[in-house]
Amino acid sequence: TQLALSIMCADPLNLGEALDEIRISGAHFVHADVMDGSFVNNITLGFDQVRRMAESSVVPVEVHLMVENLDIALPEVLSTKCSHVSFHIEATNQPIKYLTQIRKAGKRAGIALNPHAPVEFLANIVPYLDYVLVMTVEPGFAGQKFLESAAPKIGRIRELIGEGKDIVVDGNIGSESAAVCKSYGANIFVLGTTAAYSHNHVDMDKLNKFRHTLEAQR
Ligand code: S6P
Ligand code: MG
Repeated sequence: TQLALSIMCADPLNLGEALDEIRISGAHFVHADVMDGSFVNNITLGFDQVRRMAESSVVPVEVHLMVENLDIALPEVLSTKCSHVSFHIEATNQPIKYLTQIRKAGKRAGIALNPHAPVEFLANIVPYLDYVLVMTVEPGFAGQKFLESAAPKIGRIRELIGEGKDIVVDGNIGSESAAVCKSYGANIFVLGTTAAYSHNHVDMDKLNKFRHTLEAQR
C-alpha cells in the first residue's frame, strides 16, 4: 500500500514548505487537486502551481483533474514533470483519447470516478488505464463525510482491472474507511484532513497512527 498526501489541505501561502512536509512524512506521492470551478464548485491549484511543484518536489506529483475541459487542462498538466494524471470519466465521452494522450507524455494514466458512478463506466477502457481513482466523497472539498455506498464498487473494480493496476481512494480516508477500502482491494490512499493534516500542516502523530492501523490490517 502507498500513501498520497493531499496538498490542498496544506497552507496555500506556503506550498514550498508544504512539499517539504510531505517529503519528511515519507509519503509516496503528492496528491494535487486541480479544479475549474465548474466541474466542481471550488478552485484549488492552477497549472503554474502544479508545474512549479512538480519541478521542485522530490516526491512524485500525482494530479487529480476535476475539470470539464480536458482539451485545455491536459496539455498544460502533461507539460509538467508530474508522474500521474487522472481525469473524471463524467467529464468526457472520449476517455481512450485522453488516456492515450497521458501515456504518450510518459505519465501514468488514471480514471477518476465520482462516488455514485457505476463500474460499467470502465468497460472497454481497462487496457488504456494504469489506475482508477475512486472518490469516496463528492469531489470539490476536503473535510467531508465518507460515503459508505462507494466502497463495494472497489471490489468490482479490482475484479475488472486485475492485480497489476492501482486503485486509489480519495475522500475522508481515515483508519476505518481505509480498512474498508483496503479489504475491497484499494492500494493507494489519499490522505487529507482526516488522516494527515491538522491546521494546514502535516500532523505526524495523526499520520503515524493511521499508518500503524493500516499496516496492522492484512
Ligand atoms: C476533494 C479532493 C480530495 C481532498 C481529500 C482531502 O475534491 O479530490 O483529494 O483533497 O479528500 O481529504 P479529507 O480527509 O479531508 O477528505
Ligand atoms: Mg483528489
